[in-house]
Amino acid sequence: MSQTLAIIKPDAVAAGTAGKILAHLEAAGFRVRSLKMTRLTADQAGRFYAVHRERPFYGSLVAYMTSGPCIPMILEAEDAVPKLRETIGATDPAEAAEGTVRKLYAESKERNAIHASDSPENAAIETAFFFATQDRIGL
Ligand code: 3AN
Repeated sequence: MSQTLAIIKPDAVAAGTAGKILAHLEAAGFRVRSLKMTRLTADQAGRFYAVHRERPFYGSLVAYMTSGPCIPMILEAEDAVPKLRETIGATDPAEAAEGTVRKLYAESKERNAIHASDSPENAAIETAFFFATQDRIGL
C-alpha cells in the first residue's frame, strides 16, 4: 500500500460537491487516512504552487486557492499516486476522460475541483505541508 495527497479545491467545496467527490474516491478504492478542512493563506498557496511562480496564471491560481476552504486529505491504495491521477483525469476537464472526477465536477482548467500529487516524492512533501506527523494515519 502507498499514500498520496489530494485536495478537494475551493470550487468544489463551494459548489457542494465535496461529499460526492469523496464518495467517488472511496468507490474507486481509496481509503481516507487523514482529512481536514482549511482555508489557505496567500503565503501558503504561493508556497504550495511555487513551481508555477513564473506562469501567467500564478496570481489567479493563488487567488482561487485562497477564495474559500479546501479539503486536503491523505489517500491510501496500491500505487496510490498514478491511480489517483487516473481517477481525477486531465487538468482541463474538457480533455478529461469520461467518469473521472474532473470530467464530472470541474468547472474549468483552473477551477478544476481536485489536486493530486504527481509523484511519490511530491506526495511526501505535500503531505508534510498539510499534516503534522501525529495526524498521518497508517504511515
Ligand atoms: P495538475 O493539477 O493536473 O497537476 P498542474 O500541476 O499543471 O496540473 O497545475 C496546477 C494547477 O494550476 C491546476 N490544478 C490548475 O488549477 C492550474 N492551472 C494549470 N494550468 C493552467 C492554465 N493553463 N490556466 C489556468 N490554470 C491552470
